[in-house]
Amino acid sequence: MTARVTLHDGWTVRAVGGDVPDSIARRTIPAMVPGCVHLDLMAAGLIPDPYLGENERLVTWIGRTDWRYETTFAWDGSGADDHVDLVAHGLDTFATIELNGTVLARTQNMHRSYRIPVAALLRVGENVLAVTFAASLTGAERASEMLGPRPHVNAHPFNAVRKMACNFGWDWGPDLVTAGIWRPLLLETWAGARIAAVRPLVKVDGTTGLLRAHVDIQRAGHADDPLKVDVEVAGMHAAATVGPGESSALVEVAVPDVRLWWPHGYGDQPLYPLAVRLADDTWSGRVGFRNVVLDTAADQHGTRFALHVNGIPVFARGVNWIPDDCFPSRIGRSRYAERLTQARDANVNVVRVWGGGIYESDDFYDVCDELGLLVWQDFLFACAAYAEEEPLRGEVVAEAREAVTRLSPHPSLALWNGCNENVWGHEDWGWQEKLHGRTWGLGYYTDVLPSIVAELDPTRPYSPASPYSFAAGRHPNDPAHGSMHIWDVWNQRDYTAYREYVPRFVAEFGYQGPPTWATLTRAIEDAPRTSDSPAMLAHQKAEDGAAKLARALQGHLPEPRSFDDWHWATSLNQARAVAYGVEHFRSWSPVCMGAIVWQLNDTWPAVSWAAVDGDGRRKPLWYALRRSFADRLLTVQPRDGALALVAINDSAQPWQDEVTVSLHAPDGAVLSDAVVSLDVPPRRTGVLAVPPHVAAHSRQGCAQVLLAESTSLRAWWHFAEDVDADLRNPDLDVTVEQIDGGYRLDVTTGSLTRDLTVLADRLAADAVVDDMLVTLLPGETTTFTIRTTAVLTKEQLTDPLVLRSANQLVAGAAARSASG
Ligand code: BMA
Repeated sequence: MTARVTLHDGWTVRAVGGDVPDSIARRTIPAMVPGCVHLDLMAAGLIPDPYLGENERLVTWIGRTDWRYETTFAWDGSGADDHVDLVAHGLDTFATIELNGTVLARTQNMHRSYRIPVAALLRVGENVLAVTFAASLTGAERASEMLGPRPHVNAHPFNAVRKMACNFGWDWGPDLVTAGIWRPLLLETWAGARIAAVRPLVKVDGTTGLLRAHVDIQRAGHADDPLKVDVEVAGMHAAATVGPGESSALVEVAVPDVRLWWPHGYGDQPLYPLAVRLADDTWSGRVGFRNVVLDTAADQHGTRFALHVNGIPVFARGVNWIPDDCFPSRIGRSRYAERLTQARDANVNVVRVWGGGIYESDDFYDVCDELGLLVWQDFLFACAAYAEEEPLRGEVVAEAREAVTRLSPHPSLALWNGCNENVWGHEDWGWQEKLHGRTWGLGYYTDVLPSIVAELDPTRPYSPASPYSFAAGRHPNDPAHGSMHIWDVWNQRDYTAYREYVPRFVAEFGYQGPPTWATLTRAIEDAPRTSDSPAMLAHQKAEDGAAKLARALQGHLPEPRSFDDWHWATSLNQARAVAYGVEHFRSWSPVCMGAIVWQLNDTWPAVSWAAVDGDGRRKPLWYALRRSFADRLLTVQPRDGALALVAINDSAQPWQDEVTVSLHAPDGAVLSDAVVSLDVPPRRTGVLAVPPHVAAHSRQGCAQVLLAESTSLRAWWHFAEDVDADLRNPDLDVTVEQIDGGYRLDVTTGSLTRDLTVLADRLAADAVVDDMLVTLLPGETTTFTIRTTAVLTKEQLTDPLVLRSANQLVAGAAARSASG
C-alpha cells in the first residue's frame, strides 16, 4: 500500500543571508507549508500587507534575501525496508533540501515537482528537514549574466529563471519576489512498484469513447516480476501485463454509447471516474469524452484559427487568466470555483491561462471540467527572449513533460500554446539587435514543445505562439492569419478603432478601468485620493496608464472633475470599450472565431484591464461582458456605409423573432419605425439591413438613437457620442422595496438615460447588484436587485454617487461650463 503523509506541520522560517531589517534578522518565525515567505512575515506582523497603499516598495528586500525553512517530524520506522520518498509538489525556486544535515537535492524550478528517495537518511524518532531558498531576485540576475542577458519587459530578468514571471512585477501586478514551499510536501512509502504517472488520453469514435491510458511504473530496486495494471472507467474494465524489465503499459478501454463532454453552451459536462490499479497502488481521476481540433487551414480570407469540439466549430468567447494572487499558495479550490464561475456566468466558454503565470493546480482544471470552460494553456514563456542552452533547456523540457502529463486527464484542456508574444517580440520589439545571434526561444516553440505534446499527448492541438500566423516570413500578428493580439487600440488609439480589424481570432485585447470602489478604498487611502495620487499610481502599473485612461475618455465622455466622477467614467468607458470590441468581433463570425478579452482577473487591487477586481468584485465590465457574450446577441454595426442589424445566434436552436427597429429623437419621440423578421439558424450570424425608411430619417452627429428590439434583447445605436448628445440629468423616479436578502429598486426615467447603474459596493462591502449599464427611453422602468446584509435607506440607495448614469457625467459637465 502506498502511504502518503503530509509534512505540513511545525515549520519555521528565518533569514539566512541578505540585507535584512534588524527586526527580522535573527528571528525564527512560524511558517506555513504550503505557503510563502511574504505570508509568513505578514502573519507574524513583521511586514505590512504589500497589497495596501505603497507598502509594496517596503518589502523588495525579501527577494534579495535567502530564507531557510525548517521542521522536525517523527518517523516510526514503518516502511524501513521499502521505498520512502520525499515528494515536493512545488519549491519556489532556488532550493537546497536537507534531511538530518545531509543535502538531498538542489533545485531551481518553481514549475516542477521533485521526488527524492530518503529511506537511507531517515531516523526512527525525530528528523530534521530543511529547505533553504537562495534569493530569487539575485539568483535571476546571476542566471541572466551566466546565460547571457536577453531582452524582456519589466524591471527584472524573469526570463533567466523558471519561476512565475509576473512575480517580478508586471503591467498589472506588483513586484513581490516570493520564496517558499508553495505546494504540498509529502512523505510517500511504497513497496514493489508504484504508479509513477497516468496519461488517460481520450478519443470519440461515433458513439464510442476510446480511452488509452498510458501508465508509467516505477519498480522498487531489482523487482522485475510481471505486474498487472487494471483500468476501470464507466463500469468497464481492461487490464494489461507489464513484463519483466518494462516500466509502462498502455491499457485501452472502449466505452459504448458514451455521453459526450461539451463546452458551456453546447451541452453537458459528463465526467467519468477513472481508476488505475497496480498491485497496492491506485490512481484515481476523472475523464470526459470529447474530440478537440484546432483548424488552421488556409481559406479565402487567409488562415483560420478555430477550435472544434466534437466536430463543431466553437466561437471562443474568452477571457485571459492571470494568477489570481501574487501568493498562489493562498488560492484554493473555492477561490478557483468562485472566479471561474464568474467567468462562466459572464457567458465565457474559453479561459486562456497566460504564459507569465503558472500551470495552475488540478483544482483549477477540475473546476473548468465541471463548468465546461475550455482551457487554452500557454507554456510558461511571456514577453521575453529565452536562452535555449543549459541549464535552462533541461528545466524547460522537464517542466513541460510534467505539465503535459499532469494536465492530460482534463477534458477542459483544449490547446497547448508555445508562448505569449515572444515571436511577435522578436519580430517587432527590437530584440534582434540586442541578441547578437543568440538563441531566443524559437527552438522551444517550434521544436521542443510540440515534440513533447506529440509524444505525450497527441490528442491536443498545439500552436507555437500567441499571436501566430502559421507561416515563416509572415508577420506573427497579421489579422488575416491565425491568432492576433490587438494592443494599439488601448495604447495609442481609440476603442472605435477595433472596427478596423477583422481578425481570424483575437487572443488579447482590452481596456483599463479602476477596481470597484470598495476594493479601491480598502487598498488605497491617499488623502486626497486622485487619479494620480501616490498610492493610486502605485496600483497602476501600465506604462503611462493614468494618461491613457484619461485619453480613452476623450470624444466619449467629459473630462471628470472629481475622483468619484473619474472612477465612474473610467469604469464605464472600460465596459463600453471592451463590449464594443466583443460585439464587433462576434459580428464577423465565422470569419473571426474567437475573442479572448484581456483579462478576467487581477492578482491584487489594481487599476487594470480586469473584469473582476483583486478582491473578487465584478466591475461594470463584467456586466457588459455577460451581455455581449450571451448566446444570442443583437447588435447594430456599420456595414458597407450603412447600418445593419447583426443577430448572432450561438445557440443550438434557430432564432426566429420579430425585431422592431425604431429611430428616436433626443427627447425619445419615435421618428420612424419598422418591424423586421429574424430567422437565424443555430450557430450562425444573420445580417439584416436597417430598413431604408428608418435609416433615412437619421442624422449622424445628432443626438438621435436607434433601437432594435426583439422579444428579449435590445441593441442601441447612438448617432452622437455622449459628449455631443446633450444628455440631461435623468430625473429618476425610484421606489425602494426591502426584500429577502436585500433591496429592490424600480427606477423610471424622465429622459433618455444611458447606462443606468447601481454601484452597490459603495454602500456596503458585501452589496452586489444583479445588473448594470441599462439604457432606457424616457418613461421606461427598470428593476435592480441588490443583495446585501447591510441595512440601507432610500437616500443611500438613490445617492447620486450610487445610482449612476452617463447622463450625470454629461449634464454635470454642461452645468459646469454654463456656470463657468
Ligand atoms: C499583453 C499581455 C501581457 C500584458 C498585457 C497588457 O502583452 O500578454 O503581457 O499584461 O498585454 O499590456
